[in-house]
Amino acid sequence: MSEAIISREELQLAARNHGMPLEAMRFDLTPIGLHYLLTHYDIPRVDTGVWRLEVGGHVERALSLSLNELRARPAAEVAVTMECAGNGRANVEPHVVSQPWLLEAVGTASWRGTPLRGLLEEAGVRDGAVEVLFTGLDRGVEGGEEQDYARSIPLEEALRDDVLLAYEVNGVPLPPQHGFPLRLLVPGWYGMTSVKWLARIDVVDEPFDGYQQRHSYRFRRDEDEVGEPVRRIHVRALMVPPGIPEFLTRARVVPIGENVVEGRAWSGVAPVVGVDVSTDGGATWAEAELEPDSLGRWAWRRWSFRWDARPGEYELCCRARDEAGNVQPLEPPWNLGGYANNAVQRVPVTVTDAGRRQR
Ligand SMILES: Nc1nc2c(c(=O)[nH]1)N[C@H]1C(S)=C(S)[C@@H](COP(=O)(O)O)O[C@H]1N2
Ligand SMILES: [Mo]
Repeated sequence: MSEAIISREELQLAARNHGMPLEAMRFDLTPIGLHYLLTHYDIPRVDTGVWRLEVGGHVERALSLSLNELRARPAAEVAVTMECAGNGRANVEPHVVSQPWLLEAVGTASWRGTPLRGLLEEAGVRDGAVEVLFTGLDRGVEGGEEQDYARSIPLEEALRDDVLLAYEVNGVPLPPQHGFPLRLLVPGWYGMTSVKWLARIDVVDEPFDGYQQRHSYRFRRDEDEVGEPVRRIHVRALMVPPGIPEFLTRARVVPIGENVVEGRAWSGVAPVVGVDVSTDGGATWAEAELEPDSLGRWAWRRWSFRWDARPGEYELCCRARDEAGNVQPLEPPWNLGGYANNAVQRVPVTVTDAGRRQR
């Protein structure tokens, strides 16, 4: 059970970049302190007295805006399930050394800000523009390259109505760790796209080939391969681990009788159409009840499954399907970065008389 699978360096990353405890999926919106966190370098401290957002590059007129000016612009709010592309990385074989997420690099929050589109229209995107590049205030060294954290998205994605420059989350100003004073939010894309601590936005007439675009976040099986870029969130369902945990091993004990197994499901590719549950490690499946998408297209949906548990040992699994015909794989997909491992979650449980008094 207790194999040494991660290094001290990975522990150092894991202690900085915490996950969302899976029981927090009981909340529609993740209380912000429980939302997962991923920061490549250091969290900057920003003085909004001097901070400005610069918009430039391949535009008719460059803009420079204070936080108050951004807040005075048209506002929109969207509930977004954000997931790190590395979620599930610790479950791939052979091991990939990086932030060692198990399954908890996900959260859903309601982000409020001004639509990016309006700002780009005001700046006037010039003919020949292909992408929009977002640069954060955080700087570090990665793969031997010193860099600002920076990523781009195609122009047509940048012009979507639901892409926001967010200054609030769940009704409060962004906390420092989530990108204060302003971050990008690209619903449906893996988390690395949503650049925090925005300093600049540049419209570019050539695809950006910075480190986070060219080297990181590509599906590659070896270093020489160019690979496809990591983009939209692959379909996934996760369950709230049922019953009660053993402190050290987290092994679950579930009471005999009627249990409700519940969880959430999402996909950035296409809407989720169904969730199946297995109690025998994936040998047989039964359909769970999927609730309507009351939080909107970009947020997870709740599902539940009634289980009349008899004494014994079980392996509970859940598996989501999306409208584009994608289904979660039973075995983890492998690539150099350990990205987008959406293999089905497996939760061993013991059904006994214990654990009855759970509320
Ligand atoms: N400036 C900046 N933006 C960033 C990052 C970063 O390190 N620096 N990390 C990215 C990654 S990999 C993820 S998964 C999300 C995490 O957002 P959160 O910490 O608000 O959950 O932010 C993205 N935006
Ligand atoms: Mo991430």
